[in-house]
Amino acid sequence: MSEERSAALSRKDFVSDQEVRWCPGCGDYSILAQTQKVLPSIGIPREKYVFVSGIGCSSRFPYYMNTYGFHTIHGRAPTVATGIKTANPDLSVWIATGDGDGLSIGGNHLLHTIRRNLGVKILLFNNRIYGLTKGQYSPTSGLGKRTRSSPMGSVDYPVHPCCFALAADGTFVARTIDSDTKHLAMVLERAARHEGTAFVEIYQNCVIFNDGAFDSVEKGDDRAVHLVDGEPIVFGANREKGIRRKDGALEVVTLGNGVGEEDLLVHREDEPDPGIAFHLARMDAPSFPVALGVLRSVRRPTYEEMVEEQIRRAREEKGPVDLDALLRGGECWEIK
Ligand SMILES: Cc1ncc(C[n+]2csc(CCOP(=O)(O)OP(=O)(O)O)c2C)c(N)n1
Ligand code: SF4
Repeated sequence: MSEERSAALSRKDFVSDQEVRWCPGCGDYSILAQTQKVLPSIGIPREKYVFVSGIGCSSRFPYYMNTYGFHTIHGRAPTVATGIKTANPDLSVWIATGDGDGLSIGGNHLLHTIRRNLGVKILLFNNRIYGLTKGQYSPTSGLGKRTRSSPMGSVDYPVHPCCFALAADGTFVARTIDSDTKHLAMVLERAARHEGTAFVEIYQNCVIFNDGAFDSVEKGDDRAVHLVDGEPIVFGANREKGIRRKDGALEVVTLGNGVGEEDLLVHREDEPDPGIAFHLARMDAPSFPVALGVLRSVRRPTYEEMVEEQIRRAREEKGPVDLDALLRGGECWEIK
């Protein structure tokens, strides 16, 4: 990442002159506003940012950021972002994608970006529906979900985006929600500062086709737990409940009657094995609260660092290359 620091920027510097065309009340507004608010604090010049997207409502994001950007084809933002970041490692490259764009048509591309630890930030707007195409079920829609394309209820088991990212050994995996702007800003800032792939799942309300999908997380003190690095996992209106490890799995316990905070699982973002983070990412109602926050953050050499190192070594070992000789040399076949 470039060490070049920008003259003080403000939120307004990241706001483009494009008319924002999302439905009134869409959760995308909050994600946009928090991104524009957080970036000035990172200290990277505006011209070093590139926002890349695929197709979907969320993929309109690059138009609204006053930075460089690409609106690419469905599911292929990771592909274009890989080229940009590999050729220009000093750029801060961000991918804005939806649950359909990123995990359905683009699932394969997303997987390889994460496992390579390419230094990009992936914002996955999860509204558990296809918004742009008017409400068909998506890979994150729950089993039994009734939509325009599943009128009798979906018979697909959903994918959990954070579990997907952890299974690919993601070095930074976090979950946040559009309605909690403070939490969203905190997670975005952490992602912005991460070296390597930063994967952020954002619960995003689609007011038109899946309104209230995350009401259960927002309403009720025992529906979500905010993970804090180095602290025991406690939740509930009066912090009366916690998460404990039992027989290789997790369980919810009520504090008191011989159970204290010392018995609870202490959250460690830098745990080398992603196993516990995976268990936390899977927690869901009704048995568990949903985990919000940074599930995992570890440092590993990035794809572009290793590519650069390999190029440096090749130059050192083989000396300067005559491109013309390379192109004209070797075996040739003449097609007649
Ligand atoms: C190759 C291709 N297949 C299908 C489509 C139709 N299509 C457009 S957006 C979309 C899904 C968008 O859903 P999601 O990624 O969840 O984004 P949202 O609109 O909800 O933000 C689909 C299937 C397309 N544009 N191109
Ligand atoms: S259809 Fe849903 S996701 Fe798309 S802009 Fe409208 S509210 Fe937002």
